[in-house]
Amino acid sequence: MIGKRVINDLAILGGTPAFPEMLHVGRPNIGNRERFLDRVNDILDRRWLTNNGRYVQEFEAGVAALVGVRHCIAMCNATVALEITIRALGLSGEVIVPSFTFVATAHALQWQQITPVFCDIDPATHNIDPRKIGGLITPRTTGIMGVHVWGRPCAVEELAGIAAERNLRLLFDAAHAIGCTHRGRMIGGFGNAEVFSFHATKFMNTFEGGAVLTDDDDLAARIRLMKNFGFAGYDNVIYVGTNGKMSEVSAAMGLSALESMEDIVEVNRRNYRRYREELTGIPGITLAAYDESERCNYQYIVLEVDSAAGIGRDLLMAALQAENVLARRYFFPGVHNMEPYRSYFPQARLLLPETEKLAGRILLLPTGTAIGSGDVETLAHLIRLAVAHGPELHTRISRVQSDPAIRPFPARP
Ligand code: T4K
Repeated sequence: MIGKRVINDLAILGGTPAFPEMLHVGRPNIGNRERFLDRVNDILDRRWLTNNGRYVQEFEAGVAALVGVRHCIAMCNATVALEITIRALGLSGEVIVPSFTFVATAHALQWQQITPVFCDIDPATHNIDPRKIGGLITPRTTGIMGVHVWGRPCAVEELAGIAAERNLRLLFDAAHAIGCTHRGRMIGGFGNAEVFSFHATKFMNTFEGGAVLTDDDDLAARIRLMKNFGFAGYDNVIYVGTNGKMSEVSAAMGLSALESMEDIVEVNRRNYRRYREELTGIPGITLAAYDESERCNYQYIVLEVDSAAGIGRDLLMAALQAENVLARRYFFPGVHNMEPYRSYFPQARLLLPETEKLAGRILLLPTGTAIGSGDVETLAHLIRLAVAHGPELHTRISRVQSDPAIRPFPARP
């Protein structure tokens, strides 16, 4: 009986893990399997595997219609989509980005010798703070890249205002944000362009995949050329390019995901509400809220663990991992603390106090269609128990860690 567990039952202290199988953050959502397999058979029958096939075109049209933009260009992943868009927009010199993001946001710039200039976040939204951008603009600045972290929209209007006033390009890393709105408008349609990720761990997946969304016809045409080696027809290369194409099997997966999207949102929303109920009143634990008056994909369950919890975020994570819950610290320690940025900008942390604080407090919990009924209650109970006994756990854990007879934390798979 999970509700009857006492501190000595915690797996970190040698008890039996609450979950026999590992629960992951980012377990893929699988849409309609039959529809997907039918399409795979069709792909094999027609022997058209990639290079702008029928399913890629259908998928692009479906995503463009969902978002309400003229162009969707599907790609092999969001990182390459970002790289190509950055290049197609003519960005150079310096681009202002948050450090509280997945490392790909900054790498997509650095990969092409553009300097990511890290801007602090607004602790209320976890997104880039427009009030801090002005002080970072130099004569070398060519753009701003916002990230809609957790699918919660950036301060889009403020960013657009700064970009217009300072003559900068505005790009959004919308890797988390398909299916989410800002003031009733779908994310994907803001700035010069936006980029979605359809990685396996995302709300909607194409195994690996991404897409660029834009209403700019010229930009879209350049991006299409660039993602296909610059080919403008057989034997006719008119531009420098790379290979960013999405395959047919990925697009088939994406079409099934589009068809199942509302069902997946429903499951995520139910999990989110259940977590919210179950975690209410635990001191020092705050669940990041979604604005339910907007459309949200509820893809991430994000906890902030502050000092009132009496248990550090990392000890709570270790306690959950011992229970077979692979809770994650996205985006610890902040991109500015990763190489090569840490070496390039050793002082960056002084300019990023909110990023530093948040990166030390965040813990993500499993959600999505792989979570079984009752799992959220069990998880919340474990968190409540660990927090209630935080100081005691702290004291006992060093003994546990040095005792070889006691089950060690599971290694990262
Ligand atoms: N911008 C932002 C803001 C992003 O968050 C990302 C990606 C990007 C850009 C770049 O998009 P892509 O180029 O990837 O399209 C994961 C994802 O790999 C990454 O796509 C994602 N962000 C990031 C937030 O999370 P890791 O290093 O945490 O992945 P990993 O291998 O630890 O997997 C996470 C969990 O999911 C594991 O516990 C295992 C489970 N899992 C994973 C896969 C791949 C499964 O159960 N099945 C699977 O097939 O980065």
